[in-house]
Amino acid sequence: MNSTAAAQAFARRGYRALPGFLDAGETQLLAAQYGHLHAHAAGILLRMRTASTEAADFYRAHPGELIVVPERDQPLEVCRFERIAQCLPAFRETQVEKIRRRLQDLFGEEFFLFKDKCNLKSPGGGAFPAHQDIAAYDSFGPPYHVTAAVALDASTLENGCMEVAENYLALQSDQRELNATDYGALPLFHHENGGPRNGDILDAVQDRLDWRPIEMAAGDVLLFDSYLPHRSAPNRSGQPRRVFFLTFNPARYGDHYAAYYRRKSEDFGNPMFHVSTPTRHEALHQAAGEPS
Ligand SMILES: O=C(O)CCC(=O)C(=O)O
Repeated sequence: MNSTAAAQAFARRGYRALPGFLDAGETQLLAAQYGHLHAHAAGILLRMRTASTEAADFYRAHPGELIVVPERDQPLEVCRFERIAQCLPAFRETQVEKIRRRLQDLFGEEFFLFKDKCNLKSPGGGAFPAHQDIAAYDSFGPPYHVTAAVALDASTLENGCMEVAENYLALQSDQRELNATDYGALPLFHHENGGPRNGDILDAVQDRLDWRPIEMAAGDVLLFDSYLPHRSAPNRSGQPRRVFFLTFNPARYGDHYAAYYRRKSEDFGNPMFHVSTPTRHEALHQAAGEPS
């Protein structure tokens, strides 16, 4: 491996902000692509509802379709959609390609898209509990990933911007394993396994992490690796907080995009594919201190 000094510096922090990554025209294009994707996603939810089909059955029958997760108790409202680049080639040619080139410059090596999604975080919509993405991606091959969070709306304290842990590399804890990576030993903190909190970093560890909110303007990007602990609060504004998440892995670990989504289509109900997908319903109950 021939890692650049910039790549080593990135991995020592786990994240890097790229303000103004998309210009106004590119942000408008992303909004138009979002409009197309959202209409398609809403259509899929309607088809499932009209045919009284469970999502797992729908995706076994339509293995190449956009993957759509509805709001809990709002079966016609979109919470998240995934497999964007496969369903919208123009998205791959524009947004994915621009980020892929940026990663190539930063890391001095090629990257493949691993997965992609858009979280809508509707008004009142869900908090993402503290987690590390590597816990969810571990069984798919690549040992290290970089995600670009691309803001379509301004991401603020009010609407639940992402928060990242500043001290996770230095935190001494017996509640972690150290994984050997190209960027040294990186910590995987102990987390909940199964149940409603599947994937959440244990509370005792979360409490010792220093959390920093990252506010973004539309068109800004936050790059973060799959070891960075992150979370976000519920959306307490009156507008959605839409962010695209494009996750890549170094190309030398292979191209896993098709295989990842094939497994997801075949086994949609598997909890490994449903780590931390909050809903409006859940957030409101949590905010009220009630069990969700
Ligand atoms: O949308 C957010 O605020 C966080 C998203 C996230 O962490 C995830 O989807 O795993």
